[in-house]
Amino acid sequence: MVSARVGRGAVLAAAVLSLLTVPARAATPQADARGAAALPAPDVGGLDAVLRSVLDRGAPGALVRVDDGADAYLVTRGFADRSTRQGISTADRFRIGSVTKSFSAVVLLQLADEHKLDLDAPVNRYLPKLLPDDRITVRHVLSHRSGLYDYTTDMFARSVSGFEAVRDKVFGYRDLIALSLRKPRTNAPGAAYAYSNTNYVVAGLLIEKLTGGSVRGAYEKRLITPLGLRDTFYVHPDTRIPGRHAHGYLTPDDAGAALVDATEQTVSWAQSAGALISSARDLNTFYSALLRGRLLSAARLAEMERFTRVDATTSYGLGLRRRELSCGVSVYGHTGAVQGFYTYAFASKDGRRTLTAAANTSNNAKVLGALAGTLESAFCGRGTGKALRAPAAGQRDLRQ
Ligand code: HEL
Repeated sequence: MVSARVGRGAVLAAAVLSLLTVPARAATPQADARGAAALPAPDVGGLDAVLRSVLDRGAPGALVRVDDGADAYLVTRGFADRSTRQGISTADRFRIGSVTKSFSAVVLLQLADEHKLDLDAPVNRYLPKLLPDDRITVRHVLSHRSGLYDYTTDMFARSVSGFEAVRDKVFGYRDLIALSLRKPRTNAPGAAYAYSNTNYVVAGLLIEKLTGGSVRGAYEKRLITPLGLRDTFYVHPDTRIPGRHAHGYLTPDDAGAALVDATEQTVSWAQSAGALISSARDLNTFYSALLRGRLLSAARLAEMERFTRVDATTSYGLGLRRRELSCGVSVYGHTGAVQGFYTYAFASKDGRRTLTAAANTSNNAKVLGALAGTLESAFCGRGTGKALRAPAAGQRDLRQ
């Protein structure tokens, strides 16, 4: 169902949405800095088409919310709960997986703003003997350049049995780091980008050490309460999602096997790397505030936005991804994959336009790929080309 609200109060039905296409705009080098005011209007019909293709590829339900100044565009398709056949809603809460990493990074960057943390200091200065190499700095950890092996690679080698083995478990941060340290480091500190959940478990330990409290307390005091995020919760080790929420369905590795309802789990295997629950509205509020400079000093935000190239269209900063879209616009945010849920949460450079899209399945690359199409519809408008733009010369090597 398309329930697109355009402006405050006005509702457009799907039938009146124009699906006319226009030629793709030429990509410009300045597009990265283009503010939301200069972006074309979101393509609501395009968003709906993307969600339909997400369902065609196996997701029970999908939702998207685009906020643009005072306007909000809401589109949903399918079910929040396959057993009751309740329709999914943009008001539903869901697990956001690694979008949590942006929250953890912001907490640590706030601590840096408060002169309680030096990003270039070794992690072991704050947590003596935690890591086997004194050269691993806080910045290496937040930018996935520490070389710490990702223990989840082995944990979820088999998707359903791996998940069932940990869904009710409660790990300490040090248990998870010990799992990582059983394996050799993937690279020397700072030498390469290698995404690893272990980095953001270390981040959680740092938050606890530097604040003297829990990560839950830090998220609540520094982000959830000040931003009024009424749908955002860190309930670890509770297994339930509070209030109205979408169920999440894990896709088994065996083709044709029934989806597994993975909604309830401790997410203890991730914690500060991926255990937050949120909603589309709250994630849009969070990234808008972040990109508009309301959470960090300009200097710390600039550090968060120093990017390492990951692939042709993606770069990673400090707990922040940058994606280059086909129209030349770059967007900033994070993606999440946790059993049962995929999330994209991104904002324009000036934070004025934000998108959150979620599907309630995971372990399905076709769904993940299709859901990325919401970014194109939200930030590039109608009729944008599908071909990906080659990175501009100055953007090829952004490794620090
Ligand atoms: S993976 C990612 C995504 N991140 C990383 C983190 C997160 N999520 C995980 O590490 C979960 C891994 C298991 C997920 C599970 C599934 O799809 O439900 N997959 C399997 O079991 C595969 N055998 C880099 C994609 C991110 O976008 O940052 O979230």
